[in-house]
Amino acid sequence: MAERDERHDQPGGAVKERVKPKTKEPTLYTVVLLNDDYTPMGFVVEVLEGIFQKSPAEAYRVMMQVHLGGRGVAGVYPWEVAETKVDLLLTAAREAGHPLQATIENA
Ligand code: TYC
Repeated sequence: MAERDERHDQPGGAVKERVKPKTKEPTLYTVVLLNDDYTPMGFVVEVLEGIFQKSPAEAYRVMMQVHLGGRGVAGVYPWEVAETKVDLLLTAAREAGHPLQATIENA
């Protein structure tokens, strides 16, 4: 609702009411890790720790969730952060010769 206690009076007596909040939340995207039969579990845990800042225990938990369930959430970020992290992941996997894949989905 309009904030009557703030000074929104315009020249000429019109009152400008703020309809939207002043700050905009960034749209968030989910980085989803996909399972495959070849990427070593230890490599996935390393990626989750090194790129997605997971603790060792959380990295292991997410890795096992992907291994057993086919997919799991690596993290939720604004678009450019999600894109950069997936780029880093794909580059590291390619360099190590692993087929690890991830997708970006609307959060
Ligand atoms: N399924 C793989 C294995 O048995 C491990 C793995 C887990 C691969 C998570 C990818 O995103 C992944 N070595």
